[in-house]
Amino acid sequence: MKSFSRILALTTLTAALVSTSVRAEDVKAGDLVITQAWTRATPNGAKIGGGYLTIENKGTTPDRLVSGSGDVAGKIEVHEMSMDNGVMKMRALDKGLTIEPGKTVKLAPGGYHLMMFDLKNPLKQGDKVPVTLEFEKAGKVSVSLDVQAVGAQAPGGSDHSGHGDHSGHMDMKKM
Ligand SMILES: [Cu+2]
Repeated sequence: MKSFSRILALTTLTAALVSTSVRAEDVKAGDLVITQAWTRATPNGAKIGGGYLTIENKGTTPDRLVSGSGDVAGKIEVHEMSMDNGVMKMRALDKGLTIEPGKTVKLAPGGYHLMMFDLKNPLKQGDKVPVTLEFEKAGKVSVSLDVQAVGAQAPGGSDHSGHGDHSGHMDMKKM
């Protein structure tokens, strides 16, 4: 019995090591591909944080991001931020965020985001924050949010894109 539980513990440890070494920007779950999951470092004492990621639906039916959870926060909701008469407002998407087949939905500052309430610890730049997303069809999906600098507007830190954003502004999307 004892050695069995030791083997189990080792297996769990190995799984944990493997999962942390997988890059955050490529999580597949059924027809969904989740990339660029990130968040921002929180200034001291902040109890809320936003989570951002990109979800691509390669399937033929819609799916919906319904909610999230994780040890990092007391509660994680799916939110939408929008301008209403010049005022930034955000609301919880009670029915979730639909990802249409063949489409990519981006959660980013100023738009859709995961809202993490009641943070247990400050988020520190360079950390990875594991969260579980819940989709209507794809079910529960574990991702880890790369913690970027306070006030970051984009995931950054990626070493494969070739668009380093050293100037501090976003000009990657040329219109
Ligand atoms: Cu929010």
